[in-house]
Amino acid sequence: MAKFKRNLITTALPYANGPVHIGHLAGVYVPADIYVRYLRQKGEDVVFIGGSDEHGVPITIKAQKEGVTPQDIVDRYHKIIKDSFEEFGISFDIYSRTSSATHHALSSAFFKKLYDEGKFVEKTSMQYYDEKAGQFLADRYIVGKCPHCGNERAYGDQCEACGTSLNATDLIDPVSAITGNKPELKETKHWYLPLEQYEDWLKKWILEDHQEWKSNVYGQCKSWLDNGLQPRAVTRDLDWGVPVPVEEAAGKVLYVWFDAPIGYISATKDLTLEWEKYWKDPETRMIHFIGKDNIVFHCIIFPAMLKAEGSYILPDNVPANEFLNLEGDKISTSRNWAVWLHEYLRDFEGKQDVLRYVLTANAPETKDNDFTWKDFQARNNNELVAIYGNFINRALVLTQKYFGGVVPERGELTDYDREVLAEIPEIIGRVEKNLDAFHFREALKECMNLARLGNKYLADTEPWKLIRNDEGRVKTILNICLQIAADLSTLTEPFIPFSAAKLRNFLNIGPVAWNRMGDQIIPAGHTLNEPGLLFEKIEDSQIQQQVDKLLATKKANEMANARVAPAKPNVTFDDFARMDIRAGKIVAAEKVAKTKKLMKLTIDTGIDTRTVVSGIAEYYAPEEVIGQQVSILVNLEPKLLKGIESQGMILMAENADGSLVFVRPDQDIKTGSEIR
Ligand code: B3M
Ligand code: ZN
Repeated sequence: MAKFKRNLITTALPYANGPVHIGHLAGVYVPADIYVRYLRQKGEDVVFIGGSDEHGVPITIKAQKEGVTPQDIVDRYHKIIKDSFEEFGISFDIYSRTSSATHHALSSAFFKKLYDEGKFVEKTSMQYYDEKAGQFLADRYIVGKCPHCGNERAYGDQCEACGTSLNATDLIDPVSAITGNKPELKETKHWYLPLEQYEDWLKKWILEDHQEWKSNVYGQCKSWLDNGLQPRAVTRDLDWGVPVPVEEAAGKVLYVWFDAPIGYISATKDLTLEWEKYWKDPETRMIHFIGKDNIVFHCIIFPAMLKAEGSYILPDNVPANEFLNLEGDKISTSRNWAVWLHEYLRDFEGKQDVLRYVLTANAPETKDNDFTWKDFQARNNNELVAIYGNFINRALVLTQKYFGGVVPERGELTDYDREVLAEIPEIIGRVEKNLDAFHFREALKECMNLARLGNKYLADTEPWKLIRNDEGRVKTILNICLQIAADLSTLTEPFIPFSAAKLRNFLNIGPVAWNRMGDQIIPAGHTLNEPGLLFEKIEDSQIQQQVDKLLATKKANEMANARVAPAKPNVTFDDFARMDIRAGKIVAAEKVAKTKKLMKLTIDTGIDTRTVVSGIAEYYAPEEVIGQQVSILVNLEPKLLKGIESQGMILMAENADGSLVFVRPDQDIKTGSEIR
């Protein structure tokens, strides 16, 4: 790291069209925060940049759905996101937003410079235009039939039923989502960044000069570069965004992925007058923390933009993570399948560190991972409480009990003491090595090994058995334990800063610089504060509440998603007229033995009295159906069901959840009346 003088750490700017969830946290914000806190403890010059991405079509669609302005939407979610990050301890130096004046001016000027220098190519193309709305339609604003699976509600960029990505012009019978009108193709002009011109340079810069990047990141870049790059439009026909600052582009805005990464620069500018030092001096080391769906934008497109502009530095590393799933399912904002940060903070007050710990211990660093509430509880109870908390508690309570909370002198060391003390710098070294390589889960595991070491040392030396006859030995043991405790407070600060602070408070010490770990931080004679509990057990009932909440979401989604069966081919009127449907009355009913679903019904059809076997036993009890009027198809061929001849069929309607209800005349009518 020596060749760099300072660090510029950025985190993907979350779209301000919803709150943030555990997937965002595990993928981006928790690892970035760990890294930044680590650098700060090492005394490095670092700025930590975040902000909301407030442009783009999803925001305008949400605004339109709610009948409010896009500004209303971003104001609402920017505040929720910013407040929840702060409460969660994501220690941004600035959390900015792309609707700010600084950002509009800077991204506009960035475009203008490239435009003036002829770095763009202009192209006209045919795009869908909604005459009635008087505007071009973004892909998301066009709905039509998917050419692959026939889903009638596919979007102009993707069919969510079959997952195929589409071009708007692929859709069959497209309509505008704004007016429902059939859109027309109309010519429009846009500015493109000719990425193919940067291909050779990118190949060298990434594939040769940055082979140290994580293999998931490197691999994605390689595949993009191997496939050959195409020009990318950087402007859009939309009215929400940064206006394109040239006359002939009136009514157009910058593509959200053009302006958003410039948001990192604008935020730095809002943070410090020295922003150019961070962005233009090659002695700055820039690192982008992002999720895997953002790799191409941060490794290929943004660097090409920066290169085209010419005065900025490029990222040194882009440690993108894979995705976190929730209880076996992909996290989804639209399906509400998520653990939302602001809700977690409300439901688990003061337990920021438990989530930070679990998301790191289970981080999707090399592959997608799954978050489950059971695992959350187990890691809290079996690791934080039983290992870390237990060690600290024993060390503090014993010191209190034997020495009134005053740190005892260290006497002569045994070989075992020396062995344990020698293990401390080894562990610290492994934590560092892993942090430097962005291996946060390994680093955290090593931190816990220090707590394990402390526990084992106490269990092996058993000071409670020595206190009567060898107080001197007990003093040494506890002195060593307290040193381990102090080191733990420093070592775990990047990961679980709230608990580290609590521990420092128990120990009655201030923050300790990273490179002072391994020293005797707490001198003999120093007075500790009253001991307390570092972590608390999480009870089953709390976990069950969260699981129930997810089950309710699942149920609601199933109901909403229950597909309406596709239309059947036409029949003639004669086909229909051949069916003889009557109003009948149930005169007797009993469950069919040894079946779950079947009920044997005796029906007065007006023509005769007959037996029908019907699959309603899960939804009705025999006694409640007797006397009810139903619709019965009387000329259905008889059929043997469980040894009973069923002579006809009762008409039922199926609910979204699969349950059945009778279809019957809405007033009692004469039994035997025809239904048609
Ligand atoms: N808002 C996309 C996302 O949240 C986007 C990131 C912008 S980073 C410059 O996945
Ligand atoms: Zn489809």
